[in-house]
Amino acid sequence: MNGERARRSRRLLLSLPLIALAACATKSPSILSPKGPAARTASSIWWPMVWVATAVTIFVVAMGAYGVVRGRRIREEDISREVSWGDRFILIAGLGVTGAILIGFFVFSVARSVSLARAEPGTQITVIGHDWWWEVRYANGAVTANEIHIPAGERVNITLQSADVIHSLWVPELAPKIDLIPGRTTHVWFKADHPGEYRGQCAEYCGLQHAHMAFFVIADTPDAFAQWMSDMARPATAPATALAQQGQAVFLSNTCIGCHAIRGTAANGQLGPDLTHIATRQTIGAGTVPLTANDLATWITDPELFKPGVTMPPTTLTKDQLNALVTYLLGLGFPSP
Ligand code: HEC
Ligand SMILES: [Cu+2]
Repeated sequence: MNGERARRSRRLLLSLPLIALAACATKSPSILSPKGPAARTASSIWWPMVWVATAVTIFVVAMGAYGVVRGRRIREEDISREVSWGDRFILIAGLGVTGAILIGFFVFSVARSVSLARAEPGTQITVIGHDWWWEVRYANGAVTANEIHIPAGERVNITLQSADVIHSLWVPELAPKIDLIPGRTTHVWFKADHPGEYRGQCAEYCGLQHAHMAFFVIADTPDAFAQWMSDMARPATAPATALAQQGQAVFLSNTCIGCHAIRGTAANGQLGPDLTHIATRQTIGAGTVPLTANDLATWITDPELFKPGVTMPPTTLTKDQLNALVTYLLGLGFPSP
């Protein structure tokens, strides 16, 4: 029985380094693999701190071990003796060196962070945090949700607001995290070295579905980005088939329009994501599930199945209505030019 337990705890101990290594896997976004200058600045602050902290830890542990091995019992007559070298050492290392390290790091990190606060021209995007999704607006009128397209290699200035509580926008590979605060406007900038997709996440607990408040930053080539932004600004494609037309009628005659906008139709709700070009998005519900016909149907009838506590209510529709509605929504891609 005891041997079994020992074996189990040994196995657990052996697996710990594996768990730690798994955290380093490159698949999950990390501030330690920066893909742009703002994130590089953050990791260039982080590394020196880690090395100095490691050196201090080794030193302190070594001194502790030395004390245990070589230390002696303090005798009565030792207490009132003069200031010794040992006392001076404690003062210098404990206060002087610690203070110098802390002040040094303060000055170092402020100096490094200056470039993060510097204003420069660039593509302007407004991101508004909601429980539990991201509204994304461009200067040309394009509106979308949970996907921020940016031009690769160019500066992007993001203005942040919140519709309800405090959220925090964090794309570890591109920039340090920044809070979205109700009643205030905050700013952050991105620049992605190369085209690619960078996962982001709300990094400030904002309620039940905080964990399902993901988003994607998609860096396109500047040409593809310009095309995307002008497509996203256009009104929705008209329904292409009789079924899609029937779906549009279902949408417009239901509660959906109270919360969702589909530009070019009478639907002008502002409480939920803009659905004008919903079919171009990869996911439903801020990265919660991939956008497929089945999951879209489930989402519409009972969104809480995917996202308990979600602020979108369930809707009861007949099978035919639901099928038509899903067909309509999945037809809302970019209009052909
Ligand atoms: C009371 C407001 C409200 C109503 C009514 C409503 N929705 Fe929503 N809807 C939301 C909100 C809020 C979200 C975002 C939820 C989240 O991700 O946490 C959402 C998300 C969605 C999404 C996913 C969008 C995305 O990009 O992730 C779809 C699709 C959708 N709603 C369709 C509908 C349809 C169709 C109807 C009508 C049958 C409807 N909604 C009714 C508020 C509403
Ligand atoms: Cu959150």
